[in-house]
Amino acid sequence: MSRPRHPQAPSRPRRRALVSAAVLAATVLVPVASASPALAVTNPADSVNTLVGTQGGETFPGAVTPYGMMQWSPENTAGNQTRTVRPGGYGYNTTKIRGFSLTHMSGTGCAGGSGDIPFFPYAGTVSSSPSADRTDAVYASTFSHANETAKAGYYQVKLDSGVNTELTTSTRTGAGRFTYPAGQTASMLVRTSNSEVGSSAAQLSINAATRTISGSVTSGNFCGYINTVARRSYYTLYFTAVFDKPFASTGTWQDSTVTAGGTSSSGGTTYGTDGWPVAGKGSGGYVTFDTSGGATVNARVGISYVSASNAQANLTAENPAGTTFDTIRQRATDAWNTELGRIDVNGGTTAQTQTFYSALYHSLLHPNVFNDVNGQYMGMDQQVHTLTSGQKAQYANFSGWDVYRGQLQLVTLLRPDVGADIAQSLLNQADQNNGVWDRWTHNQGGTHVMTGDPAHAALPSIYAFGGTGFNASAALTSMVRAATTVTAADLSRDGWNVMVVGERPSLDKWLSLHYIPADGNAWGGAGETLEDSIADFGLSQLAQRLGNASTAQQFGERAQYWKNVFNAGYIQNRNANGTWPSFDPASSSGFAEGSAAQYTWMVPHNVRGLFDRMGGNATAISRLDSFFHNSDGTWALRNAGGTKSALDNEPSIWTPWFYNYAGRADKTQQTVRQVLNTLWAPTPTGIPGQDDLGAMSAWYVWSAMGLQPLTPGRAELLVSSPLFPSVTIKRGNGPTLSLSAPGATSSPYVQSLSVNGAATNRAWLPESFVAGGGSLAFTLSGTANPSWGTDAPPSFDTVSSNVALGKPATGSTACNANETPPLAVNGSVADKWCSTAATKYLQVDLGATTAIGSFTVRHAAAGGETATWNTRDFDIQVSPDGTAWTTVVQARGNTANVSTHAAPAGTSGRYLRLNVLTPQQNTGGAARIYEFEAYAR
Ligand SMILES: [Ca+2]
Ligand SMILES: [Ca+2]
Repeated sequence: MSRPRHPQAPSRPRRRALVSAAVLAATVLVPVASASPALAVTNPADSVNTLVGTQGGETFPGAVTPYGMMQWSPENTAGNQTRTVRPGGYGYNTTKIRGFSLTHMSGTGCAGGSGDIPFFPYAGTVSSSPSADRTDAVYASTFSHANETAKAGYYQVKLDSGVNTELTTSTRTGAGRFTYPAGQTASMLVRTSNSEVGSSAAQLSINAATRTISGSVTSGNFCGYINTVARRSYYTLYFTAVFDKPFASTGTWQDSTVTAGGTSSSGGTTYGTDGWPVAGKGSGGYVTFDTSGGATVNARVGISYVSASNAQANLTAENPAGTTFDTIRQRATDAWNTELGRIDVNGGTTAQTQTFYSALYHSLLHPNVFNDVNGQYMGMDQQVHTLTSGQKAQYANFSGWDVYRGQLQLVTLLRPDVGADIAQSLLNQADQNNGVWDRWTHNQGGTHVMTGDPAHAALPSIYAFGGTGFNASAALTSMVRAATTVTAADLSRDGWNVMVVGERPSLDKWLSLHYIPADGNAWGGAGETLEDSIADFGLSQLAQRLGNASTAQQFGERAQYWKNVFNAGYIQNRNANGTWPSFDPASSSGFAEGSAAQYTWMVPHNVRGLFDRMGGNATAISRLDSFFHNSDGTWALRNAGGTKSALDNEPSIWTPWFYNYAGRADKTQQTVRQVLNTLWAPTPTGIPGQDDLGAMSAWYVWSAMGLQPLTPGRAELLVSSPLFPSVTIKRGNGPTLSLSAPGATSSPYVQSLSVNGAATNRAWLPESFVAGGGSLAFTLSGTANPSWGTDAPPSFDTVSSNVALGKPATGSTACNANETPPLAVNGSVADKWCSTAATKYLQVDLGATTAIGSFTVRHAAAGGETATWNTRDFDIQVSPDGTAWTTVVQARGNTANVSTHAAPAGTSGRYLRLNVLTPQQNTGGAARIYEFEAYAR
């Protein structure tokens, strides 16, 4: 059975009193409330700059609504028609545009994806094939950022060709307003085949009578240049575009051939022999407009992944004839203000406010509404499905490895209904995919990209955050089957290493060896072991919440398999025969996109167990310090080598919060603030690393609020300090979470915190805070206060309960009044029992005869003191009556900070006794026991 391991510790009066007195003094002496003007953000959409992250974050600047199906945004070119300049279609440093395509993903890696159906307004006459324009020398235009506007729901650029383009969207439609220069032919190219990574088919038809261009493209090929398993199409996007000006002429092209007057064309780029679209191949069509009535042309465009008729129906429903561009734009702005306005931050600087709302904006772009207005959507079986009752939308585009770490929790915090529909959507996808939960889904295709089984962590997190309105029991059944049934794909190396085809690569080894070996089918055995441990922890939590105790137990145990790849202080790759390959903590061998040193921390569900294996809190703190800093003391937060942190990528993003587990919450406050202030900005380079469909931006949003979800499947929040003096979160289902933190912009350090009016020393919040809301009142300072926040967040282990916890304890004479025997069984390493008596012993009364399986002793260094004071020699005894004792453990020469001792079979007793024989490593005479734990068999 999994259980939270956190200090119960109700009784630490002396320490608590000292902290309270210090805080009281600080509060009286430093009136900070008036330091920051509280500027209410009434139109948060105004604070969004959609150019943020467009140089390196791989975001796109174009128009989209929250979770919208359409993302109408520029396609830059650097002179090669077969390569998008950056995965989002746009790179801030590349100021030439070859089209405005209807779909995009924000922050992907590889060579992008989607970018379907580029429209290019061209000032001139089409006389050669656009597909033959291999260097984009003719049908493209430069532009200046001075002539560009990038707002939430609106994008505008005046190209150097003289054409001004404005774009806005509803969920499934777009409105374009194109103003052509006088004296030039007003042409519109529709480059049907030119999805970012090409197409296998495309077709287009022009109907001058209805001023309509419609068609479709069949694409996929996400990361197809890396591996042949991805070199395939798996979706078709249909579009219909209706213009408000008559067509003066029409034409089409395929490959190098232009057909003036043509009204239909077909032909994809193909993916060539190497997964790249082929230069010179492809098709499209064009029209010229009769601009005698004015140089401005309006377009209304509907899309669908199901059918041409659904694209038309979406257009009719959301953007019917007569709807003005400005109406659609206003609705898009309103939609953003509604969703962004669920979090109100006040009192920050303009730059902080812009960074925050731009990050929140980027957090709410994906997954995307995928069903049409009539409820139909394409399943992963390539069949048309219809929403069932209770599901308001089907969502697509699940960047699993990224978004399970916090983005889906943020979405669900704000919109439990959306979170639940995302969970149901993932279940539907799995049901339509032979029960396989693909780790990275693009539209209705599974791409398998990255590692682990992230849906198994994501759905339990959504449920924990209140997104319960999906068929959770069916999801659990399906996920358990996937996690216990070895498939042919699990036994395959196809796609290795970036896109291994199996949902659980080498699941057979997981079931037999209890880790994924170095020579298994996963991208990296050690990293996969961590990912699978996390996924199985998620399943154990969902099972627990659904009342399935045996499944909770089964997966709770599997969640601890990470221990099998912990060796000599690190998570390490391990051979199938149990031996360890040569090891370098800076190497990424065994890991995806990270080193052993970076991945070693990635045990979010049992940080306590990890720290214990490292040697206790003091060791963990020291290692974290060196992880985040260079040897000269400067920060090492990215690009600092494999032994240092990489806060620009997912494996490291939780780590600044880990100090909270070691009793040094002030160092979390310091490190998180440093990352917020130095790696993030409201600029094109202001997102560190690819934004990964909002995963990185969601980290920023959480961290700027001073909160962070960590353990998948759980809804406790870790606490740092907010960046803003005032934060209000209004959940879509009612509760409000409010944070008051006067002086926050310049004072990151928590001196005290009250939760709903009651002081707390916890550096975390219980699940009830997310569920029911509440208020946090921070007292902050510019000076670190290491004594606040020493109550660690929960960790989860499979060991049975510590039966000694909180039981009556006696012992030899204590060193002083605040180092008494009960402090060795109070669950906290913030205090200890100390004795210098000639015969040193600690005795616990369990209250009833109890079968014992193991003991854990937390020594001096586990509590932050020198390891020289760790207990060297000791015995552990049990007794039925407190008189007749049986010695069950004889520990000699111990040096560990935390020592664990299996009890012999049959060990049981009501009384436990720890006899300290040699209390220290040196000749010192004081026994120091921070915790004495006994685990039931
Ligand atoms: Ca990343
Ligand atoms: Ca203690």
